[in-house]
Amino acid sequence: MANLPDNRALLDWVEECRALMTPDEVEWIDASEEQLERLRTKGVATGEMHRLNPELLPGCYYHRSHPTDVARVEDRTFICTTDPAEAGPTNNHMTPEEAKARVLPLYKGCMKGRTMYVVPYSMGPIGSPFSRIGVELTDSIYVALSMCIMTRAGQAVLDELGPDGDFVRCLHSKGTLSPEDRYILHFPEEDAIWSINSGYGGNALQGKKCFALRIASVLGRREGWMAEHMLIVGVENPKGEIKYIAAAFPSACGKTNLAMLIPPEIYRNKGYKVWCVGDDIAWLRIGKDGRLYATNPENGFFGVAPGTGAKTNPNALAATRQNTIFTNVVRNLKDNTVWWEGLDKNPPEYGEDWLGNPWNGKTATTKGAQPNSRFTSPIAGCPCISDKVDDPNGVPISAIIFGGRRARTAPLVFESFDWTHGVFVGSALSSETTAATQGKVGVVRRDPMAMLPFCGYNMGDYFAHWLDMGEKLEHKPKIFHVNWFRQDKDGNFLWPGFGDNMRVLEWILARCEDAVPAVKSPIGLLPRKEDINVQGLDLAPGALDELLTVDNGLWLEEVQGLREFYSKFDRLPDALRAQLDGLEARLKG
Ligand code: OXD
Ligand code: MN
Repeated sequence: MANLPDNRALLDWVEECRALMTPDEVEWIDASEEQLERLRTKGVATGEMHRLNPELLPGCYYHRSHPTDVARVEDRTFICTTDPAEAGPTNNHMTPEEAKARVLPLYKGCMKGRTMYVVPYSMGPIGSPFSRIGVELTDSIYVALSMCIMTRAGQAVLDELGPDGDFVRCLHSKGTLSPEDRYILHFPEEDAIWSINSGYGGNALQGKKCFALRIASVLGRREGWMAEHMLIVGVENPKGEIKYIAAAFPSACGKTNLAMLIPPEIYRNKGYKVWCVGDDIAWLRIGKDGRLYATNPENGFFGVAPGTGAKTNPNALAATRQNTIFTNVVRNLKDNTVWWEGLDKNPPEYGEDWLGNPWNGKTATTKGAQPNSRFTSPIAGCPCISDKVDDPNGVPISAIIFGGRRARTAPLVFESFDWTHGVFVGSALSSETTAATQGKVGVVRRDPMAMLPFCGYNMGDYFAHWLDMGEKLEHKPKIFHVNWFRQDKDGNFLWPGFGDNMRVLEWILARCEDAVPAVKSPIGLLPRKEDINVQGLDLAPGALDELLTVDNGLWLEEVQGLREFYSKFDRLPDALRAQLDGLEARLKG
C-alpha cells in the first residue's frame, strides 16, 4: 500500500477524476516488487500480457496493441491554448474549452469495470533540481507497468512530492480504442495532458513525448532551459577523460545506435569507450559555471525492435534480454521467446506474427513484426550505461549535433560558424524519405531540431528561445551537422555508419578542443580530409572526397526549399532570416 502524502491538490484531483471516470477500484502505484509482480500476474490473467521464457528472457513480457493503434497519431495530437498563435503554425490547435467539450464526454464513465492506477513518476533523478514530477491516471496495466520501466515511479516520488509539491496532471484511458475518438491533448496553461482511445506507448506513456518534450518545452521556455529530442552520449578517450555530446536526429535516423555506439577495434585497442546517458530526450540547463548541462529525464528505452540486432546495436539488444515488455513483435511459440526482422537470420518456423496469426519465418511472405514494434527496457540493462545517468546535475555538453538522412546535399560532417549559425542549421534540419520506407526517394521533410511533432509551443518562439539560450551561455557548446546517409551516383551509401561514426565524433571533439584546423565553406566548417581517421576502413576510392563535397547548386535549391518553409512562420526571428540570406550570398559568392 502506498503511503500517501497529505497533498490536497493531488488527492482532490484524483478524486475528481475518479468521479468522472467511475472505475471500480483505485490503486496507487508504489512500485514495490510485490505490487508490480501482482500486476504482471493480473495482466497475464486478463490476456493483456504474456509471460515469456523465464530462463531465456527473465522478467520479460509480450503485449499486442490493437492493430489500428500502433504508432503516434500526429493528426490527433493537439496543443490546447487559449490563443492559437501560442501553438503556432506547426501544431494542431484547439482551445482548452473546445478540447474539453469534445473529450470530457468520452471520459465520462470510461473506467467502469476497470481499475484506475495512479502512477506517481519523476522525469529525471528523484530530487534533482532538473527533475519534474507527473502523476498519470490510467486504466491499462500495460501502461502502468511500462511507466514503471520508462520513469522513476512509485513511493519515492510521492515522498518527494510531499504536501505542497506540484505535478503535471496526466489522464489516460484506453477508452474503447476507437480511432475516430482518439485524442492526445496538451494543456500547457495548466500543465495537464489528456489522452484517450489509444494504448500505444507514444500516445499513452505520457511521461515521454507528451510531458518530457511537449509540456517540458513550454516549461523550459518559461524558466530558461530546454527540452530536446536528443540522445546524450559520453566519449572516453585513452586518458580516461569523458566528453559529452547531445544529438538530435529525426525519428528513425539512428539516435539509439549512436547513443550506444561500439567504437571500431582500432579505437577500442587504444582505450576509447562510449557511454550512453540517454537515447531520445535531453533536458538542458545552464550550469553555475556557464556551461550547458544535460540530463536524460527517462529511465528506460522505448526502442524500435526491427533492425535491432547483434551487429547493428548489441548494447540495445542486451538491454532487451531482461525485464522488458515487447509490443507487436513475433512470438516464437517453440521456445516462448520473441523475434523481429533484423534480429538474426533465424526466424521461427513455429511463430505468431504481430497480429496473432500463425507465422512461419522460413516461408512467410509478410513481415512478422509490425515495423514500429517496440521494446520497453530498463536503462540499467544496457551494458554501456554511463555512471552519470543518476547524477542530479547532469553532464556538461561539449558539442551539439544535428543530423538527417540526405542522399546528396549534406556532407558527412560540418561545424557551424557560431551559435546563431548553429541554431539556423538546426532550424533547417531535414530528412529524405528512402525507397525502403516510402517508395519514393528524395522527398525532403523539414523537421527543425527533430522537434516538429514535439514542440509544445510556437516554433518561431522556440527558435528565439534557442538564440536566447546562446546569449546566456558563457561557454557555448559547438554545433555540428552530420549525415551518415550520403550516397554515390548509384545509390550506394558512401559511409559505413554505425560504430565507424566514432571517427566523426573524434573530429568533432578535436574541434571542440581546437586541436585541428577546419576548412571554410559556404555552409560551415569542413574537416580536412586527413583529419578523418579512415585507418582500417574499406572506403571506395574517392569516397571521402565525395563525402566532404558541398555542391553549391544543390545548396541553392536547399535555400529555396528553406525559404518556402520559413514563410509559414510569422514569428521567425530576424537573425534566422539573416542567416538564410547570408548562406545564399556565400553560395552565390
Ligand atoms: C520515438 C519517436 O518513439 O521519436 O522516440 O517517435
Ligand atoms: Mn524519439
